[in-house]
Amino acid sequence: MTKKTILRALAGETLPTPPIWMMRQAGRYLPEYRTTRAEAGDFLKLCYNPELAAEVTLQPIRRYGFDAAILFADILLLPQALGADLWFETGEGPRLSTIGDMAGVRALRPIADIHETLAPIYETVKLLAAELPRETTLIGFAGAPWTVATYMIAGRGTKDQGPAHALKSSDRAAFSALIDVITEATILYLSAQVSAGAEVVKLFDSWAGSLKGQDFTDFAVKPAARIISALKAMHPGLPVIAFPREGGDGYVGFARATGADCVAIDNSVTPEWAAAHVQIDGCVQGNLAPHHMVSGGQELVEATRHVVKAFRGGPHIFNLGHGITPDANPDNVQLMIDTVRGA
Ligand code: 1CP
Repeated sequence: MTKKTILRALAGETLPTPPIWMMRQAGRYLPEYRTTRAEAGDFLKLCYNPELAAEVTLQPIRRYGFDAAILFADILLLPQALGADLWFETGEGPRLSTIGDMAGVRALRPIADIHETLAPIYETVKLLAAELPRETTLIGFAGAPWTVATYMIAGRGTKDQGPAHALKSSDRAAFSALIDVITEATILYLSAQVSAGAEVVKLFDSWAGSLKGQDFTDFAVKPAARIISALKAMHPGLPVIAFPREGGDGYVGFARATGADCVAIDNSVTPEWAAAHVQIDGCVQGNLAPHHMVSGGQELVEATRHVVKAFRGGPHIFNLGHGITPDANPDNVQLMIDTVRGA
């Protein structure tokens, strides 16, 4: 069998047409997702129901034939497995119990116990590995330690990650201990996803952009390097995608410093810049602005061609610069795919 296109790009091959998938491709912009979510009852019940989670993972594959499927789950399930309370406020987003000192870090459950909570997620991966079309790559994922820590400290999403930065300066020992716990738990979590059938894993560091200077090295680069080297030791040849979102100059050399096989690029940098400074080290993923999935039209076509052209000289996986939003039009997704595939 010819190797799957995503795996070829991750191995450093420059392909005539880039393979494509989309962050948050299973999500609220799809009517079939909204139906299955209603059937599950709520978002968390959907995540922990292997049949329904596999179903929503497969929906965008059936509709669009993406080259990769990403496990349907959430980065906040790991804090929950570590003992944090987690719930979703309708129309607002996630809420968690907060951690503000060393006692809070010590009160977390032992990392080896996470599998008790996360077993249904591994079951979803197994179902998907059996059901996906043979040309489709299955991607597992976790949040990177800094991003997960921002939610565990603040108890919610924050614009500037203020509470996490505050703990980092006021109680460095507690902050570092929390990063270490998340790092080691993430290794166990991703390794179990790979054992269940994930072929690639992706680390989402959605808030990496607020780490500056030495902090970026200590809390974005180092934990990613530790996770990637541990995973590759257990699963030789496992491809890893890292997404230090809004990392700016931090993108430069990120693959070399962490061992990632591919760096996902957000749309705050131009594809030409990313080609010159990041793609020189290997595969990149990205970086069409998600708003085109709302606005569509000729601008979408031109912006899509622009991204394809800029990255044409090296290994590239086409994707958005961040997740598709609930107000996106599913027809625009088809237009993007047709444009990438040259129809
Ligand atoms: O109401 C709903 O149906 C929930 C919306 C939703 C969805 C579809 C959430 C809540 N999570 C998800 C799924 C999800 N989350 C996936 C599944 C696979 C896919 O991409 O199709 C993935 C990979 C994630 C990852 C995730 N969750 C990230 C990292 C990527 C990113 O977008 O930056 C983050 C930061 C989260 C936390 C989270 N989960 C959900 C929301 C609304 C948020 C953001 C909260 C905030 O910061 O305020």
